[in-house]
Amino acid sequence: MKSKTIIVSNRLPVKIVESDGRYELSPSEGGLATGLGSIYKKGDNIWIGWPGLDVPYERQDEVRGQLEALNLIPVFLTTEEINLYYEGFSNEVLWPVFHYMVTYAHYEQSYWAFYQSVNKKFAEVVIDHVVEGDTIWVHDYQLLLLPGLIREKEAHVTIGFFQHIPFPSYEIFRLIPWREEIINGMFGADLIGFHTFDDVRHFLSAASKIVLSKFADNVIIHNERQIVVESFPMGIDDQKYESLVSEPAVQENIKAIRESFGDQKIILSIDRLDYSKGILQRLLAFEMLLQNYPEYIEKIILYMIVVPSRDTVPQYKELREQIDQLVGNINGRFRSLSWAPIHYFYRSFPIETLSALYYSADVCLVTPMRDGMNLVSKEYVASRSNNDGVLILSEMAGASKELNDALIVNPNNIVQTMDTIVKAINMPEREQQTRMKSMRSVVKKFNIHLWVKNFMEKLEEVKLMQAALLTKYAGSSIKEEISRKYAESNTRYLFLDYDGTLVGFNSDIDKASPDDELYEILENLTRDKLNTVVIISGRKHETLQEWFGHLNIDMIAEHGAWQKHYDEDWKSLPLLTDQWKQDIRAVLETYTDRTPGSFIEDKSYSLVWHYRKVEEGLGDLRAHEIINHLKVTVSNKGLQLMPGNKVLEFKNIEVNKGKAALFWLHEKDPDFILALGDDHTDEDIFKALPQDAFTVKVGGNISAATYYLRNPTDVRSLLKKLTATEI
Ligand code: GDG
Repeated sequence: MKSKTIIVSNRLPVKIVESDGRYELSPSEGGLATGLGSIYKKGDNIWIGWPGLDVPYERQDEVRGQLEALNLIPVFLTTEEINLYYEGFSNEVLWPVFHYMVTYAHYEQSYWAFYQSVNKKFAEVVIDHVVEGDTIWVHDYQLLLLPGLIREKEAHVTIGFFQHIPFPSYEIFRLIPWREEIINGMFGADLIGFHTFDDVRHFLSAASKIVLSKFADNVIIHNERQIVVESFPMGIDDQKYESLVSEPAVQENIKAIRESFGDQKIILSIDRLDYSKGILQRLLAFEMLLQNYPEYIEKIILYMIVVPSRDTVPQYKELREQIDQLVGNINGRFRSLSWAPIHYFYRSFPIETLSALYYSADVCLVTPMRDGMNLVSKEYVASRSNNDGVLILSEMAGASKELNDALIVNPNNIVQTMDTIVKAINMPEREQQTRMKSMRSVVKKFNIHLWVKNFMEKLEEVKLMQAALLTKYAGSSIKEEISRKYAESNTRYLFLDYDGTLVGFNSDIDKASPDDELYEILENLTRDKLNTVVIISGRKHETLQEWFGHLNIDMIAEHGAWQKHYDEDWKSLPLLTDQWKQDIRAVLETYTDRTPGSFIEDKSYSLVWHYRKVEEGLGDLRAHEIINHLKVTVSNKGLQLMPGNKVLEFKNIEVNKGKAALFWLHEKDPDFILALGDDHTDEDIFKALPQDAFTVKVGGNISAATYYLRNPTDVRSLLKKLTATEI
């Protein structure tokens, strides 16, 4: 069967109304539905979601049939489920916290129970429809647990997740009692997308503090799988808004608007009813303007549409009453017989009316307190086919990161907002044109179709990256092959890492010294004159000297900072500074004081924080804290921070095992290369060596190496096999 794409969101892109005992379906016009239309309407692809109303059990088959004809698969929810999972957990816990309105959050246990059970219900429907090779794209905060629930059952399926609302900073997110379950749920995805880079940063920082996993830049390694976190700023269907303007119905509306308002300047405001949208603050700024600049009375109007939303939730009801009251006050205070300052509508309009308003408004006032993206601002820009008009945009909206030619305001600063409105209504036409043209080109280029394409391509790329880094186990047939090549070759190089590779991990760094068996293996290898055996380790050169100085072994210590051919003296890399150590050491000392069992090792060109003796779990936690604390310093000072096996190493960027290995091979032409290593630092060797080298990672299967072995015992059996074959 051909693989397909499954979109999952809380709501299906359809409106269902019951009339005369029949269910009537009409497609919804939202931006997301348009963008994803290019996916779910094709071939076997489907969209799974709630159809938007409580359908009685006996009529569900009927609705299912109607929906299936449109490639839509319903998840039926009862009124109770909607109340507790959607209105409750999604809109009374996640929405306020993610929009930084923490005092509005209600951490009800029953909300959480229903959030879990409804996410499970979605998972069951997805699992019923998914087959191997399919791609699933989950949308938004109502379904944060879904990626994890799908992954539990379908370990190899491709899952993308996109969150349409902001992701708050760690200090805010941590307030949620179920924060760990939420992050684990999201970790089920292979790609996690947000609108802005700030959201990405916030997510990575919260996730790294809450769940113990490995992090490198925007890649998380969790349960042996890589998860990529990226920003994908969502766009709109710009063509649709541009061409709507010339439709006859819209032209008629434009004419009507012009006739009613003459040459008064129109300031437009369109939002769903929501406390995150800053509607009250906007009204206060407008009121202050009328008070401070009476010359604008009868010259400007605020055309304000508030679209009903969630008005069963108490805070929304209250907000609506406050808006009604404030609008009433302002109009009562400033209106004249023939003029009212605010034209306020609490309802939704057909898109033809919106389009006419976007086209007619001199200024569009978009001042949310927080907004993931905000599409209204982009729709205004796309509708300005004459390249005029002024957009005032809150710096708290994701869109402000892209539309930087808007007049940007802090929505909490009422005076600034007022001044900016004055500036906007007086902006010269030339300046309007320059700003609008540049914003239009952004909206045109980064439209909804590019957004969908970018996300899907990245998801595919992540899967390929995962596959490329999934290394094969070096079982008996591969060990056989390595031994055969070894026996056939004439010049051999063996790069052997020490800790975790040749010997197991010992909680006492000084106790992990070589044992008799290891000496015997190494002696057997070095006895053969065709072999160059190189111990390449992060250990101090003094230690390696003490352990292996008596053998015919080359040694690379401290990740390459010190080097020695078996018949020569130790040499160190020239001209490396270690002045940075003081600052890093001071921070590490504070962590060492708080973490029993940890200690700092000072090497020539690096500082290492060891935590192998620290209580299980605590060491990883502290290591994450240290990484977060020092990552900026590390990049400012041009250092490298390398998380290894129970160690964090800070070192000069020039010191690198990969470079050292290549230096060893310089002007040599071996016909057999074997490299064995267990941690992050060994990845540099695996990447640097030529394609035909045998590279083997010890202890895990995510690596740039070609093969992996389970542990040092496995390694020793391979090394013994090499010399045994030769004999
Ligand atoms: C969430 C995030 C993010 C409004 N009034 C009418 C109407 N609308 C349409 C607009 C626009 C949409 O509703 C509102 O989108 P926003 O992006 O502004 O806000 P949210 O609904 O809160 O959306 C947000 C978005 O997801 C996408 O990821 O940008 O940050 O909060 O498209 O045109 N449409 C019609 N009549 C109306 O009266 N037909």
